[in-house]
Amino acid sequence: MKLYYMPGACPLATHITLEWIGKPYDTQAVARNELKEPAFLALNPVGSVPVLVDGDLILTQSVAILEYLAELHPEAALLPRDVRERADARRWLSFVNADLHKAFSLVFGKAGYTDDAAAQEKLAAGGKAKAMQLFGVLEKQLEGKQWVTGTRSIVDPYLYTVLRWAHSLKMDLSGFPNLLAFHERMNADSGVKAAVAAQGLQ
Ligand SMILES: N[C@@H](CCC(=O)N[C@@H](CS)C(=O)NCC(=O)O)C(=O)O
Repeated sequence: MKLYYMPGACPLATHITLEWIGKPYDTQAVARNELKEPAFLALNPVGSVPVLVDGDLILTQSVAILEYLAELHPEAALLPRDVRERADARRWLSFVNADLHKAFSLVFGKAGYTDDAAAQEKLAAGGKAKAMQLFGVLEKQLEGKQWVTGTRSIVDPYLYTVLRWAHSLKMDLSGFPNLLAFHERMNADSGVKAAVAAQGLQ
C-alpha cells in the first residue's frame, strides 16, 4: 500500500491514520509541479493528492481513502460499528472535508479561481472567515470530548491537519480553547508525531 502526498497537505490525515493502524505502508512525496504531469495524472486525473494505491486499487478523495482504511482495519476502531454512530462520524468527516477543507481551498487554491489579484485576496479572506465560523461549530462539538465524535476516529487526523493550516496562516484561534487543546493532544500523539516527522514537518 502506498500513499502519495505533499508535505503538510490533506494527505497528512491519511498518513496519521496509517500510523494508527500500524501495518506496513509506503509513501511517496509528490512535488506540486509533478501533480499535473502525465505520470501522476494517470493515477489521479484531477492532479491532486492524496492518492492511495493498494494492489490494483487506485483510490483518490480523502473521505473515500480514510473510510477504506478504517473498514479494511476494523481492529483499529477508527469508525464506530454502530450504524448511527458511524453515520455521525461520517457527518463530521464530511464537515471537515466538504466544508472546512473547502474553505481553506479558497485560501491555498485562490489562483485556481481567478487571475485577478484583488479577487484572489477577497476569496482568501472569505475562506478564512468561513473557516472561523466552522471552527466555532467544532469548538462546541469538542466540549467535554477528547475526540471529535467522542471516540478516536478518522475524523481526528483530518481536523488536526486543517488546524495545522490555520496555525501556519497565523489565524487567531485563541477563542477556541477546545480546539487548541485538541491540537496539543494530537501533537503529543506518537502516531501523529511519526507522520509529521516522516513528512519533514515541525
Ligand atoms: N477533494 C479532494 C481534494 C484534494 C486536495 O484538495 N488536495 C490538495 C492538497 S490538500 C492538492 O493536491 N492540491 C494541489 C492542486 O490541486 O493543484 C480530497 O478530499 O481528497
